[in-house]
Amino acid sequence: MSYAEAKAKYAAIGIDTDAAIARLKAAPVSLHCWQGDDVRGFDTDPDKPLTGGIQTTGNYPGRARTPEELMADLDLVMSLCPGTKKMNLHACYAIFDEENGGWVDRDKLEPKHFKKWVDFCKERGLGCDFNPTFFSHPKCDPLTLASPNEETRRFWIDHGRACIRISQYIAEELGQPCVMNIWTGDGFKDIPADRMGPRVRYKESIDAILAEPFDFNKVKPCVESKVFGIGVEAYTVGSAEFSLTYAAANKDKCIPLMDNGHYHPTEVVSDKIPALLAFFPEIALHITRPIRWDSDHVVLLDDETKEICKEIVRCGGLDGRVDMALDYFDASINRISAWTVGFRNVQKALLMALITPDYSALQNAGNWSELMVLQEELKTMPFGEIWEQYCRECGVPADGEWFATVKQYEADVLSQRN
Ligand code: RNT
Ligand code: ZN
Repeated sequence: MSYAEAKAKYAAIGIDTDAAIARLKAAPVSLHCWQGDDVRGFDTDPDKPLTGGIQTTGNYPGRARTPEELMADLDLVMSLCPGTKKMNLHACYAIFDEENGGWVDRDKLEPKHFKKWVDFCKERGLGCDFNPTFFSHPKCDPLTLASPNEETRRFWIDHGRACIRISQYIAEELGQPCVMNIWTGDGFKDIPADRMGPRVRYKESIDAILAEPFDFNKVKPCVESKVFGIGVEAYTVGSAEFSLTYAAANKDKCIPLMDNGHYHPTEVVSDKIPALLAFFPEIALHITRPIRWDSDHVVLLDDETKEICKEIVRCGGLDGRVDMALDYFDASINRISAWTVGFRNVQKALLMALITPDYSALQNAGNWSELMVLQEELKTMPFGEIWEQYCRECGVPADGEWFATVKQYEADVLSQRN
């Protein structure tokens, strides 16, 4: 079937596929730099363990070890993915060199340590999001913003404030808002004696970070909640209730962030999107794939990814109400392939959502029989042709055409890295 034939089929159910393609082309999705090097970064010993309740498993060869390698890998990924990309950096990806005075600790980071990333984005016309890194560092005691130790807490507050300044710099340089996400793995392995103290300290620490001056139109601080992490099974300071309430109480300077790996396994973020958008003008998402826990597997084109994207589109998320970012890290397979599959799948799910008719009138009329029939029949519509056309217009390979490039890069570049 040709694109013209597929387009006619969608036109028959009231869908303009050209308009859907044009809409998707303009919607930024953040590409997380940390899939390329197993969340190690450049500011501490790369062989230290990942802490804070997150873990990468696998040792597939070829992880990026330097900024140059990571940037080269990102360029390849972006050349294989359609759509508007935004970079997403963590503070631990600071680039230190002789010109900027060399290494400093996280509480002393400055915009100059991200100039090379800003140049990278400028050359490619990308926006950029940012994250303070409250994990995998000797100053985690193991708590950070919730620590009872004033010196620890001060260090991490100063890190957060430095990150606000860096985010403002990034937003101003690139002319696009910078979403700055606050996530810590603060929590306990076993039943705490005091659940309140850490939360009060966490709240005060975030208050102190957000007291750093910034323009809320340029810097979008987020608080990301979590249910539990490996090694912190009993109690998480930044729980769902804590984070949502924090964001609700500070709507003038912060937005909530939901990561779909951070809830009990029968909870779905797709359903939470409209719940939050009924109250918040803007929310942020980390799109991932949990298997039994927050395992951060590569995003597939599965039912929940499609449902999340359907809600994003249906709730006006593409009009600035939902900031979309990928967040996963698989070290057991080719990392370029992992990045590319996940990014393309989010694009596919968004495109599917954009060519889904709005059946709310059937729902409102109580016409559940017809609604089920139509929703089921959509599943065999010729989506593949619309996706191919989108890839063609974006100048990127179609399905079946890109993996050979990744294999060649593995042979030529990645295999030389160990
Ligand atoms: C961890 C959170 C957090 C991190 C990144 C690296 O559970 O999802 O967002 O994955 O900041
Ligand atoms: Zn996340």
